[in-house]
Amino acid sequence: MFSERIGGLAGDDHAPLYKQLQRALREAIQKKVLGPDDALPAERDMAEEFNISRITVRKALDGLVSEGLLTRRQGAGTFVAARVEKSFSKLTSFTEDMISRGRVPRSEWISKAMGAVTPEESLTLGLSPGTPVFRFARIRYADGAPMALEYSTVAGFALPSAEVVGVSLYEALEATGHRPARALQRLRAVLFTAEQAELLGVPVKDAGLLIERRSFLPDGRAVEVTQSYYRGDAYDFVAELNALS
Ligand code: 16G
Repeated sequence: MFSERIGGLAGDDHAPLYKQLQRALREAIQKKVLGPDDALPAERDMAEEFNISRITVRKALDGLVSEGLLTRRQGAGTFVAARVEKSFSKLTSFTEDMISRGRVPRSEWISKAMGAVTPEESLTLGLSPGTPVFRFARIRYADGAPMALEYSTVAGFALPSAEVVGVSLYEALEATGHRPARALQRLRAVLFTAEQAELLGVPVKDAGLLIERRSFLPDGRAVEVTQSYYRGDAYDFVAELNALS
């Protein structure tokens, strides 16, 4: 039975039932009880097994679909997402994205250094010329497979040194109270250059997505600008849109 496989609902807390079902599914994905492309039972069967209404099941699944953990296929049902489906509306880090999908994140450093802001960065980050910044270049892996190349520039005031950044940049920023609260992103299709292709282990001119994220602190100061080159065959970007009201 599916409910036995994923461990059933907590039952002992006061969270709404759809949240309890979401938590059970999330944990099953994180612990790899459910793997990529695994099909979920039909909504009506889940409702019966968990003894909750079909509307509650639908609400729980809708939420996980818009987070990118699950995916719906017309006429076939709901599945655990196989490609990384990344929500465009959540300000999460690569590390968090991978952990929530049951994958193990790792980074290989290309470079980690302190320097002075370039004229271009001084415009994007709103820093005066000559201000110190940190630059981080990394290959990002999930379960040992290369997923993205990331080039980040972080305002000097946000970190005590480049060395404090371990696996996660956002964790280091959080520790100093400078985790971004808001971001602007722009996305563009690219073909990987020979150098990029080699770092990612894909053929030259393979398709990729370049996402530039400029992120800000609650007080409005820009803290980070990152260019992420994601493998086009590994990612889907998902956004929830609401009609103008
Ligand atoms: C994501 C962000 C990137 C951020 C990084 C931090 C996108 C498009 N980019 O990859 O801007 O620097 O996460 O990840 O989502 P980390 O905390 O694991 O180092």
